[in-house]
Amino acid sequence: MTRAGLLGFPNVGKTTLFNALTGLEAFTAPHPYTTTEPNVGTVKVPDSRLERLAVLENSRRITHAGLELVDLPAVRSGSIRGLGAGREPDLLLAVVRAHDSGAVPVDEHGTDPVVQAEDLLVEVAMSDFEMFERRNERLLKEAAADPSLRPVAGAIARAAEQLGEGTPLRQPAWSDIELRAFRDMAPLSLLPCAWVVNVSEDDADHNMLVGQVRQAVPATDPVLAVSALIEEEVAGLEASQRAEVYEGLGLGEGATARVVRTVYDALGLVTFYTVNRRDARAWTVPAGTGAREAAGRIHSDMERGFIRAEVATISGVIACGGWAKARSSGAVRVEGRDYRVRDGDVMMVRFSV
Ligand SMILES: Nc1nc2c(ncn2[C@@H]2O[C@H](COP(=O)(O)OP(=O)(O)OP(=O)(O)O)[C@@H](O)[C@H]2O)c(=O)[nH]1
Ligand SMILES: [Mg+2]
Repeated sequence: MTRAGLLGFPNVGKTTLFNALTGLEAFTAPHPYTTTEPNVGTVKVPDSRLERLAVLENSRRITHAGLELVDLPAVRSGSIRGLGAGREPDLLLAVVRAHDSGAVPVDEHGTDPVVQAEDLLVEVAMSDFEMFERRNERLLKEAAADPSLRPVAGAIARAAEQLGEGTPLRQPAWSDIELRAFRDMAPLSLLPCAWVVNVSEDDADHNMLVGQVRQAVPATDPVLAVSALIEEEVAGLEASQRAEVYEGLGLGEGATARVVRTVYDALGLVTFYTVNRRDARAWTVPAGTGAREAAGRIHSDMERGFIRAEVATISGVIACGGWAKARSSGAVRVEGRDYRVRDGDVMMVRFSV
């Protein structure tokens, strides 16, 4: 499952956002460093088309796609914790606060999201820098004796220099060889990063704040505004009430859908579907995944014995009133193993083992 890590300074509302997105009830409090061990949960990816497909096909079960969310302990100056081996996220969700209710203490990073974004970029770069500096010192000696190590040593040295200036590694495009030299260190600043501005409940001027943060972070990083407190309250409601409240508050589809879409876009993920009487299910794969490989997600036998896939768009299937009708009206095509799965495809895999 794709994993996103919530990162930020104390009291910005990371755990509140975690609760809003996962529906869990991890402890939040108006004092710094409340979260001491990571909270881990799953975000159920909202998907009304999947729900409609399940109804049309009389599926007994609906399996939504999931996104794993890790709420990390707050960043302290000089230390980023909670990212133990095997727990590295695929993407960072950096949370900065704009809310300033008076009830929630403010620390040296303040409530200006731009200042926090700048400080957080430096903290992340510095934590990578220390690691790259140590590696750099060692490689300098080793490369003196073994010239074959020089390209790697050069890449590490350039990366260390850049990090020392506070610039994240995701900024320039590194070659594959260089990236391979970095990989075992799993540098945080190389990860895709999306920014969440936690705005106050009564703040109308989100666009200005979002624009300011966008200016302060790498151009490739998406930025969105969320009121974590409102979203946490709404998460506790029934699904039908939720839609009403969102509409009443002018919050559109709500934070979960927006955050998930941002994560999928940043990582280049697409969703495809399978459906039968037992289960209507959403699957997530990187864009460009071939049909045979995608079938392997469902079952290894389907990949091994792949013959062909019948494919239709989920909106087409819904418009036709179900798979059988889609097929009889010619909306279902036959695709081979190398067909690249597109977002919104419904796939029926034909295989033999
Ligand atoms: N007014 C207001 N308060 C908020 C908002 N988001 C969070 N809070 C409050 O701020 C306090 C801190 O929120 P947490 O979610 O615990 O913050 P955190 O970033 O997880 O904090 P640490 O675990 O200490 O790093 C809690 O009392 C929240 O209820 C918000 O959007 N508006
Ligand atoms: Mg917390």
